[in-house]
Amino acid sequence: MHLGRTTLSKFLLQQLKGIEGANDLGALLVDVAAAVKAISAMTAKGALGGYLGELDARNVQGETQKKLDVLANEALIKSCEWGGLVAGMASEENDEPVPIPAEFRRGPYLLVFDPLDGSSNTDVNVSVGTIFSILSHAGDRPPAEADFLQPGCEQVAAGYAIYGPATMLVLTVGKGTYGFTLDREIGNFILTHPLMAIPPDSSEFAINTSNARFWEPPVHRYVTECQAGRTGERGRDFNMRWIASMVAEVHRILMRGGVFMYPRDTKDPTKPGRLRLMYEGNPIAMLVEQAGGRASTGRERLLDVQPAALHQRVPVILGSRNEVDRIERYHVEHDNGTAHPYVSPLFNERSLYRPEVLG
Ligand code: AFP
Repeated sequence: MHLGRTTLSKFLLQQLKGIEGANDLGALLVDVAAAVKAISAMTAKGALGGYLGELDARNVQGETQKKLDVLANEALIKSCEWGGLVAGMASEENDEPVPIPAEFRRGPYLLVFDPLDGSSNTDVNVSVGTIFSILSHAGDRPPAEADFLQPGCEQVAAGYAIYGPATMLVLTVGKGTYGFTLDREIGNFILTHPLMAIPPDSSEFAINTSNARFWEPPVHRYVTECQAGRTGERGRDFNMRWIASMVAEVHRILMRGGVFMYPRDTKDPTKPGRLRLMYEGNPIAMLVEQAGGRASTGRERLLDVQPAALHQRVPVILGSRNEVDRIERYHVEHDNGTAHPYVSPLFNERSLYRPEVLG
């Protein structure tokens, strides 16, 4: 594949050769890419297009909707509903699955997506993204919610778009993770990052440390060791990032390694994490694993989680595999009581964190 010359369509023809249903899957990915181009154009215009600001509506998550949330959602639905490739769709912005209108033929795939991830960043001009997951749907009846509840290891394809200085589309069909850059002048995605690979080790972590008092002890242990740097257990200094756009964090990790954590915490005991399994955790986990990284809940492989509800949340720890392995080991040691008691240099006596109590 010739870097800088291979278009998305040419790549898909080559990559999907021999895969059952290749033409339909390739055509669906092209339809998703068309929606991404439309969303990219809107995010690039920002205030000039009247696309910023909030609506006085809330989504199924109870979050206020940004104008771009709704516009991106509509772009994906309108681009993918008519091609006879999709049996149904599910979106972060819709309570129920989105049916295919009666005038269109249904197809063999389910498309699940977060149309605009990181949307709290749109008005402050920070990178945001679109995340999508493609599952199979057998039979010609309209899918019920239960048909969507497949573990992430069943995904046929997954990807994200990142609307940054450049708009990129990063996707996998199960044969590696590939990055395409949008050439706005010709309106084509061009292959620029073949076979993206996450370094197994890293000295960079991403977590919202304002939640530290709510973390479980193994997460505290890992972050405290990173913060202790060369003076502590790890013997080297670490760097921290937090963009509050998962797609931007993940793209950095795909490019140079690192670990991203939005772990289970006690902030809201009804929620086992902030991120949603079906259209954030699973597609990103597939991309990360296809790039040689790992994705975990802290206690199990993320792609093995059996979904119980369309909008369920999941703890997410992903990135450089040796760091994710370490964090998982800390969870195992904590859960089986073998975590060594240690006094954190960063939590003085008055802190809420009592290692001797929390273990
Ligand atoms: P929004 O789409 O509501 O901005 O949430 C983005 C996100 O789901 C994920 O992309 C970020 O990593 C995470 O939330 C940021 O969460 P905090 O705002 O709690 O840091």
